[in-house]
Amino acid sequence: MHDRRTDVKDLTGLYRTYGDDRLPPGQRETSRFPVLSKSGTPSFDRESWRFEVWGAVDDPLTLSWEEFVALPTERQRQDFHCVTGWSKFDCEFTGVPFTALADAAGVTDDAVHVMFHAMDDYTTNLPLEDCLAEGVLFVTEFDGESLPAEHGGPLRVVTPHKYAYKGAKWVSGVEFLTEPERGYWEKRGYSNTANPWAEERYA
Ligand SMILES: Nc1nc2c(c(=O)[nH]1)N[C@H]1C(S)=C(S)[C@@H](COP(=O)(O)O)O[C@H]1N2
Ligand SMILES: [Mo]
Repeated sequence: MHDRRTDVKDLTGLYRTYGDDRLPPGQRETSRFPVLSKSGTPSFDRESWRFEVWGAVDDPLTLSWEEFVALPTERQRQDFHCVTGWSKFDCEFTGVPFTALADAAGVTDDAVHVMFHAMDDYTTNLPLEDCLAEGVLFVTEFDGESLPAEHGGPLRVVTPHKYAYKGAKWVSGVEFLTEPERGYWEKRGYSNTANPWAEERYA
């Protein structure tokens, strides 16, 4: 029988690029999965949901839920680091790699930065290069189940090389930018760069 578990790409060694320890400095490990949202959990309607890609791209995209889930997915095991001090190891996320979406939209040469937009009016930004890193996924499943609504279902971003506020829950669109811009927490005193191994928590 085909064992799906063998299809999991293990990215838990990614920390070696950034530091000596898997647990970033000042973090403690938890087996729980706390929920952190700036406001409530937005409701999701499968019929009217649309995902948009716009800005510095050759082909702006508007995808229905059916079209989004038809994109190629990957299953990865990766760690999750919250800026408030907890880390959760060995999360299994299934989702569409950022690079797959970037390829589908045809990112233009002058794109240098990315803004993620979410259904609760949250935004967060990253340099394009940081988005192309392995591990940046548009996640639809957590531990083999549909992503729970409070954790960003139906669709969220994860950024294992950054504090988790760089991963927009309820993500509804991606904007490619030719100049850097700041998102919701980045405008409110959180680090723009958010490297957990350098403890880049506040700006
Ligand atoms: N859309 C949206 N995404 C968001 C947030 C939010 O409030 N809205 N909070 C961020 C913060 S600060 C963190 S730590 C993580 C928390 O994800 P979790 O609730 O699944 O633990 O989501 C991030 N993404
Ligand atoms: Mo956070």
